[in-house]
Amino acid sequence: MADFHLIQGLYLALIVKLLLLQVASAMFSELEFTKAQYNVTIPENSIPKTQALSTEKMGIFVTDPTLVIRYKIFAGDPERFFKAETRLVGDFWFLIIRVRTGNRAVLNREYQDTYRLLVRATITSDLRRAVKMKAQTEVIVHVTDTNDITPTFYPSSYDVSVPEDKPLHSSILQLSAHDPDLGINGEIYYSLAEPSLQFAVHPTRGVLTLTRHLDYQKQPLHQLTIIAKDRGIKFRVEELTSRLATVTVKVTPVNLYPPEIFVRHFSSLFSPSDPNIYAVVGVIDKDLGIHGELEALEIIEGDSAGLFQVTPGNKLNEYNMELVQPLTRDDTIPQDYTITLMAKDKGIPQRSATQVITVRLAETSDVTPTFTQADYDIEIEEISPPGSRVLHLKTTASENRPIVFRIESGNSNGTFSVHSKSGLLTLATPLDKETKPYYSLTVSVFDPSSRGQKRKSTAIVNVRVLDNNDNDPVFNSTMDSVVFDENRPAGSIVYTAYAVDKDEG
Ligand SMILES: [Ca+2]
Ligand SMILES: [Ca+2]
Ligand SMILES: [Ca+2]
Ligand SMILES: [Ca+2]
Repeated sequence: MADFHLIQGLYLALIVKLLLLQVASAMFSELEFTKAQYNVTIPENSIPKTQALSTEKMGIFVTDPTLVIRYKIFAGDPERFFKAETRLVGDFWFLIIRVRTGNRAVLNREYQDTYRLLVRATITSDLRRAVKMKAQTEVIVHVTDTNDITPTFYPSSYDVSVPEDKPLHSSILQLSAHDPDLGINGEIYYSLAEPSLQFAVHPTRGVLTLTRHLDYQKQPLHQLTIIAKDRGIKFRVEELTSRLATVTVKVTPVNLYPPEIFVRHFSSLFSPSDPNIYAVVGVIDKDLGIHGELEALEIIEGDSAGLFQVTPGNKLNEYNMELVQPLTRDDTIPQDYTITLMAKDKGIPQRSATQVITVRLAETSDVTPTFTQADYDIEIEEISPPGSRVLHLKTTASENRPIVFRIESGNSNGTFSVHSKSGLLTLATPLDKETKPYYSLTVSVFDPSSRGQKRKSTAIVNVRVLDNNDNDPVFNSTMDSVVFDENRPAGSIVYTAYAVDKDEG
């Protein structure tokens, strides 16, 4: 029976214990966080003790004033950024999350923007210290952004080559700056450090474009500085609000212009310098350097017989279109030619231009004008003034045919000139017998309608300069006294005055 009592006693004790536990459970079982999960926010870089903000009350209602609650973060914060605190207001034990003190690291949203803290409440009773119950909740900490990052270019310097014919408003370069902050804090605005009429940068896209055409000749190199700024309020006063990138734009010359051909035509006139020249052709190219140099000027069409050629002229960029050789009467060739000239520059890509030029060969003349004499001997007074008539050259040509006179050779210092139409030979400059007493001029006459043909004859004009007493005599002594010898016969030389005179005789 004793055993029965013992068992009965143990059973009762067990029941009492169970009852007590039930009472305790009943007492604590209502003690739960108001929610199983809360959301709080805290700005990054917050200083210690900064309290995370919540839109809802976090904590536990307790009606029994003998109970004490302590909160503790037991998971979700390995770096120990946060601390859980308790504050009793009335019957509510508030849970407060703050930034822990003595932490060297700061919250960095760009590194981690969310923490899921597991918070445990330890509930003790002043009456029954041994009794401890626990409740648990989760606090999700959202780290909010501050504008703590300045936009940074990557790369920070750019080199770009742009052909000078790059169209306006097309992209030259994509700039790229980076700012990992959120919203306007990370919204980048690009701008030029210096105002420019030549370039523009798109404020949000960072695309560099042209607003004026580039000109290699004016400026082959451009240096730009680009600013990247965010739109946020800067986090610290001493922080840079913007960073810079440098851009070097090298303008590459482009073969912008084709050569231009200008023709001075001699189809009805004859060339004053050479009857074989039918045209003087000028070629210009507005480009500089290799793009402006002429590679070739050639006849590409209209001269299948190869009568004409292009040769360098007297001036730079000037060319003559001339007969390869004078035509003879036997040549039975067409009279009219439509010749296409082509000029090509050395640029890349090569540009060229063509020009059509019409040429009419003169009608073959049967008559070669000839001088009435093969040679002429002329004397001219030394004192004759310039413009004096020397000789009127005459030819066998009929009056109504135009003929042209020229002095071919022997006209040293241009002493003489001949009127090309009339054949009047005149003195052009003063004569000086002591310097040059004789001239032997070769004069020619030809029919310009026979231009390019062998229809020319020549004559020799010999010119002798006649002495004039243009040098005053110089006596070699002053007049002496003269002594007459009365016995001398008449006609005797009384006195001989010696004088030197460079003039003859
Ligand atoms: Ca940060
Ligand atoms: Ca930030
Ligand atoms: Ca920023
Ligand atoms: Ca060119």
